[in-house]
Amino acid sequence: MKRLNSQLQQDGAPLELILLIRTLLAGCKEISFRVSQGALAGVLGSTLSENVQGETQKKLDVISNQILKDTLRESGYVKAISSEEEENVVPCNPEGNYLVSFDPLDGSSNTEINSLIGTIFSIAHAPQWMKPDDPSAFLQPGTQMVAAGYVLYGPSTMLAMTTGRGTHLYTLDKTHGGFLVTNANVQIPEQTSEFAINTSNQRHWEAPIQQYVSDLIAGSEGPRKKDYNMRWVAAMVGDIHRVLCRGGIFMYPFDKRNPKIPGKLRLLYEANPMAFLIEQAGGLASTGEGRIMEVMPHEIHQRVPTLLGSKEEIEACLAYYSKDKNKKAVAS
Ligand code: FBP
Repeated sequence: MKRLNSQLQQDGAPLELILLIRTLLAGCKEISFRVSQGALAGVLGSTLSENVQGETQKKLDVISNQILKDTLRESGYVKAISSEEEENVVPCNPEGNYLVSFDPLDGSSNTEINSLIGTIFSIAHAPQWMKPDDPSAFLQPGTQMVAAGYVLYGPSTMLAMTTGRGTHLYTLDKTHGGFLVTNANVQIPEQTSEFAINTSNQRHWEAPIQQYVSDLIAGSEGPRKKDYNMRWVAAMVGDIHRVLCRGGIFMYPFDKRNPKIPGKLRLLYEANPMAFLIEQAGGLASTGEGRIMEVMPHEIHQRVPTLLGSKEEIEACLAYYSKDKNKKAVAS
């Protein structure tokens, strides 16, 4: 099986980017080990502190964040970091050529139940003009990413990654500690009969998603004339991995609970990296209003409505949005 290095070289990734990716993955391997120790190492449970999102931090959130910060800062390749667990950007090497954004432990509410969790990351060029503590340098649209991926800590530790030349899946071979390509150039099936959304939020959704999901649930007796199945891992990294492996549609749409916050998932280190992976695998990634990777960020912890997955199913979902828009236009 092909090793990570040769796949990245084959995809034309510059040497410094390959070295940065290997450094980041060395941190993820350490996280994989710490996660696997669980209660044996007393790393389960919550801390008494909250992160900038107002979420109670899990011990493993803090441990994973520290591992990645230390690993990336020591590398010398990175000018600055933005992390879900850090209120402000973390300045690193003023001569660094890259910016790294990450969610150190996505789905951390799953740590206690030994379920799927992961690290999500995106990499972009660091503008020459920026000072290492300047958050405005991170406010680049997702189309500027040069690499993105996630490491999934599950029965096996897996990596999904793209540098813009296709999405590949890798499995960590713990005998020698290297990631081997186990599924090159993933292609997401254009059609699917599997959807993922937290239906307990249904009453807060906008009309298009309300109608779209109830038509999915109506199955073959409804307008979609096909039965659909539902899955929800409550860890984006797990739900997106399933979509990459067998297709599907993943949704965390806008909901009316707090109209100022247009969604739950964060643009820089959740929605954008997943959108890059999905698009490079032939899927679509939308906010409902437009392409996720074309959203111009205005702050590092910004949230966006997120619809990702199989091409034809996303198009079917977006048709509900445009139908609603036309109805409103006619009514006004
Ligand atoms: P974090 O765990 O990194 O905060 O991520 C948010 C997240 O857990 C996603 O991974 C997941 O898709 C979603 O929230 C689950 O939300 P909910 O708890 O509302 O089902």
